[in-house]
Amino acid sequence: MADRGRRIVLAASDSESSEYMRSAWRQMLLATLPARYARVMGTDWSSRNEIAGDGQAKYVPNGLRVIEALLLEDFPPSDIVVCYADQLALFVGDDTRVVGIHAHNPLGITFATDVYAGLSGRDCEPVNAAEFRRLILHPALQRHKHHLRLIVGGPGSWQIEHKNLQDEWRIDCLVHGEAEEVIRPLFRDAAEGRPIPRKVEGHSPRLESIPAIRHRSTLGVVEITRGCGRGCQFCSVALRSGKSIPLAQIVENARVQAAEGADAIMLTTEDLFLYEQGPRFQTNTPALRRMFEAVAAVDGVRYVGLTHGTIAPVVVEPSVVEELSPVAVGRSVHRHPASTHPEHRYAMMFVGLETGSVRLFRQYMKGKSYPFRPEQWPDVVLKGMEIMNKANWFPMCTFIIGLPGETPADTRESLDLLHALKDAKWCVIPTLFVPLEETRLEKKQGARVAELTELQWEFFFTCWRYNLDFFRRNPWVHLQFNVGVPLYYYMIGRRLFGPSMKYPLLRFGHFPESFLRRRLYLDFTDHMQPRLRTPAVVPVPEHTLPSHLPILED
Ligand code: B12
Ligand code: SF4
Repeated sequence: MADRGRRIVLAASDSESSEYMRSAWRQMLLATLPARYARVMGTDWSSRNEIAGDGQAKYVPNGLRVIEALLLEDFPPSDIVVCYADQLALFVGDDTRVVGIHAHNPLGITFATDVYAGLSGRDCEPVNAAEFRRLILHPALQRHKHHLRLIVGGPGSWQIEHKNLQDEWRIDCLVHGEAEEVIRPLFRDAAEGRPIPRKVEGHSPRLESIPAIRHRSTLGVVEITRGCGRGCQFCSVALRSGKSIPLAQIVENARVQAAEGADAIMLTTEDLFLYEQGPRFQTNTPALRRMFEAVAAVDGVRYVGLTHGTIAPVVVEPSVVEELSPVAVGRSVHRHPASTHPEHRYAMMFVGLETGSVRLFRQYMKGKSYPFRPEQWPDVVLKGMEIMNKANWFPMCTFIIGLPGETPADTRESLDLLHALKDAKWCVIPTLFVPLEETRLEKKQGARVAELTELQWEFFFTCWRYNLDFFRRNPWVHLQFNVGVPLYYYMIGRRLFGPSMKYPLLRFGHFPESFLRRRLYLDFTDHMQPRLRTPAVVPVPEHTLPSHLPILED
């Protein structure tokens, strides 16, 4: 096969396809860990994905499976293969006319990514970026480039344009946005040697244009909704119109994957509670429950996981958490001793908290708390966390440091919220603001790790201190951090980031609080109780949908 190759080759990088330990968390690390130290950090598993007998990939990111399904409408299966970088040489040959590459986070310049690689030095790129380069510059592509078109698409394709790499990487066409209604003519033209545009902008497709996938996606991703509508200004999917995938298609997507060996399904959405919602973001608990049970009942599915959810619906209707728990917790792959579930399982859902500052919240993301008012945001967060934790939902929450115009007073409000969550069962990921393309903040200045203030560093390392204490309870691991942290500071950190990171970093390394309390904003000794408390109830204001919120279509 190597000499002639296949007409259409679809590929994804190893690190974006990895299913290691069925862990979304571990895959996310690949977007952040510095490639240079990957081996030392033990992440070389990132390039060990499973391949089928014929060399094709067993699983690739869901977006690429959607492209494959669309192309199968126009081309026979024998024309199309899907593979990883190491198998490109098997499939790219004289007959190859199009290579389509998926880009989730190809340069590692989105939230929470370059900041961590950056901690090791400015020129240190994350694993994702190194793996993507290995794919896009693969010798097989270079050898056959004169007779094939290279098309790159996916949620991170903007990064390539942003860094001006389209020509250097010899990419004929970059596809941005949702591709359902643009991809078929593009690939037909490319396969038949007709000219194709340098750039294509997709748009929100009609529901019926989203195809059922034909093969297995990484981590068993099954889309249940698309789009959002809450309108956060920093978010690249805020403008995608909202729709729920029909239940029959959801179940079929799970079935196809289970038939190919996936025992875990990840119900994928911007917000779980948008599924089949009523007017004004009303949660549809019976529909959610039906869908959870239908997916859990698919033959071969042992685990069911979640992606994103907003916290406000949990506070409006706490029973939704209880109702979904038999599947969300009982069929979760995650375990933690703090869970009261008989097998210590817990449901993990990504929740964007983003800020504790009411001012920034009101300015950039007020739709996120609807139907609550922006000034209720800290209460919504605290109450929502209490409700979730009681039901053994331990969310993975993100905060954004350095939103445009953030002042020390804003950072202090975020720290107050963080302090009030000190006993929560959760994981908290501090990210740095990145002006993503196709968002309302795209023209704003991104936050830079080298310019973080001492308060921002305190926020950053307090998050990681919480995570370390909650997820790594082994005293031996703590000892390693306690010794490693001062070493890191004096050998690398001080030189790269100056003294503002010193005391916050020492908190991460469990330096005595009696010493740190005079130097940092938060005082972890008994001298200071959190300024915020979880309220008994958070009243839902009686107001209608504000005019600033785009109303969901479909
Ligand atoms: C599931 C998911 C994950 C999973 C699985 C990822 C995987 N590699 O399989 C997990 C949780 C592990 C994950 C991790 C990360 N993710 Co993610 N993830 C998603 C999520 C929720 C769904 C993806 C999906 O299946 N969507 C449905 C499909 C159909 O949409 P799509 O992938 O965009 O594909 C369409 C187009 O992009 C295009 N397309 C896709 N592939 C191709 C290929 C070609 C050739 C062409 C022409 C077109 C094309 O056509 C498709 C149909 O319209 C999205 C949000 C979202 N709803 O899209 C975020 C999202 C894609 N992730 C995002 C990010 C930032 C990350 C991380 C970097 C997070 C982090 N900070 O650690 C990591 C990176 C991990 C890695 N190694 O790559 C961002 C991307 C931001 C950006 N624009 O740069 C998104 C948009 C979330 C967000 N709102 O910020 N992610
Ligand atoms: S709630 Fe905000 S951040 Fe989350 S998907 Fe919707 S618009 Fe984006």
